[in-house]
Amino acid sequence: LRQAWHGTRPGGGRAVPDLGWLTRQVVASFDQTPDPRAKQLVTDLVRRLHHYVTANDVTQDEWQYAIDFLTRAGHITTDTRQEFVLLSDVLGVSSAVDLLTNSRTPDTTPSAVLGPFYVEGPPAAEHGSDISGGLPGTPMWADIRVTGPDGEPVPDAVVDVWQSNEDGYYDVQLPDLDGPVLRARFRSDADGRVRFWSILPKEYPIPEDGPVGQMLAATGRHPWRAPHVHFMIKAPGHQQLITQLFVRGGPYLDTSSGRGDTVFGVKDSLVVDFVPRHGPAPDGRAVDGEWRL
Ligand code: MBD
Ligand code: FE
Repeated sequence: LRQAWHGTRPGGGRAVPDLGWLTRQVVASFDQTPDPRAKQLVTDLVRRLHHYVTANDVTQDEWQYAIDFLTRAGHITTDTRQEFVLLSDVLGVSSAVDLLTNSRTPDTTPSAVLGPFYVEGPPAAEHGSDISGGLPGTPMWADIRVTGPDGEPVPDAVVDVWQSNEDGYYDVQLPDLDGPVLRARFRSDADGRVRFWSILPKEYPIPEDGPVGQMLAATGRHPWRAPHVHFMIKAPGHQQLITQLFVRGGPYLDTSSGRGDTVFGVKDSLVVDFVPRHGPAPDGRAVDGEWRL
């Protein structure tokens, strides 16, 4: 056992060895995988990981750091969340998979990433009700219409809505809140419409207290998402649509640089007008100051 001197550079300054023999061996170990798709995905992952570590001459310390980082990301942090979804989001992988799955159906509203804050089975709400739970914010009257690809109304669609409060927190991040707020389940009426009161969404920093936040800080990235409201829409005979609507004129909408929405979720056709209004609301509710559609 002949050991290198302490302080010798990893790799000893020599060329990166060809590890093709090792890669081929590992790929061959999956030869018996019965499901061809599973075989394709796992063997290609192995090839690319091997390429990654050899192309970058990754050291044991660096790989250990990566493993520790992923381990931390997989642990439950402050709320009911672990951060794998968030990690996939800030690396743009969620958005890429979303685009691959959903961007090839013409004449439909584009989808957008689900994000970490959807909760199964939100509380059922009546048309015209207020989902803000009385939280402060600019009152917002939403009037949306669910249609099929030919523009025909889709009645009885299940429409789940969720958003953050004025400070950018979702209810699940606020332990002092009593029950779910700023999330609800509606059913579209005979015209496919859904109407409700909420508050205007604001730009929002993704959680910064965990490993993903540390990665953003260490790489000089900002944590902000553009102001958005989430929707999940299901109707018999139609594909499910998970999407978000963004407030036109809001910050972090730029899709042409790396400084826009930190999870790369904005699509230009999902940026819509949230128009300031004054005076009586459409349902007669008295609104103090501005409200937006
Ligand atoms: C969010 O609110 C969100 O919608 C996404 C996609 C990622 C992090 C926080
Ligand atoms: Fe969100």
